[in-house]
Amino acid sequence: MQVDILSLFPEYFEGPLKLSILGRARENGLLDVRLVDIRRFTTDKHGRVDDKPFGGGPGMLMMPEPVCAAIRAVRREKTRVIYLTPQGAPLTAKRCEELAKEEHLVLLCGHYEGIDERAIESEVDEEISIGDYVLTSGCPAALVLLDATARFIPGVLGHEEAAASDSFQEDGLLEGPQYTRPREFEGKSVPSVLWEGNHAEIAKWRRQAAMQKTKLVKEIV
Ligand code: 4H6
Repeated sequence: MQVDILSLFPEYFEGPLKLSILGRARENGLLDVRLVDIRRFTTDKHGRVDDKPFGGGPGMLMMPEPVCAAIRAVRREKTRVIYLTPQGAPLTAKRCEELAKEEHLVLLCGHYEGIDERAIESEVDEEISIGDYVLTSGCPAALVLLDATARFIPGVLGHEEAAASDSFQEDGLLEGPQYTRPREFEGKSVPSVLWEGNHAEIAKWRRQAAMQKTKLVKEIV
């Protein structure tokens, strides 16, 4: 999958994208990410990409021209353009699984108070939100979407079964507690069923623990 991330701070992504699972996916050619600086596409003689909102109000908006020019410069035949915004449709595991099948994604990051609506009308296919809170820019949201989507690209996780089963929500259940060595830590023991080797009992225990965890979290919400 090819991904173009369009933002005013391409450096923001450099660290996370070279590390760990995403770094390995890029090295293996499973994920091809390009970082595009929207400022490169300004034609303003001072290099400006923002201006005051018509009608007044606080802050600045990104101008439509450099945003449209940047998207058009990377657009190919099969491109899906996603704008990360607090007003978008909620990101879900199901949505990520669908996005992982796309050939080419463009992730558009808003800065300041967002982007002039005409650029969105002309070039954006869908608006997505990673949750009901406001970020200082769309960059962290783009990184979350890319991370959660990359897990569904075959070969990105070493172990193929994990992508679906890790995504809690799958059956509406949250994953329960997990344990590794040592068997005893600061006076706390690993539940004995997990090292006794009865796989049916382990499955039963995990299901029960998941139900308990889910009930607990739902009560907090
Ligand atoms: C587009 C429009 C995504 C992008 C406005 C982005 C939360 C999410 C942004 C803004 C984001 C999310 C700029 C409006 C800051 C508020 C960048 N915040 N904002 N939930 N912020 O996915 O002021």
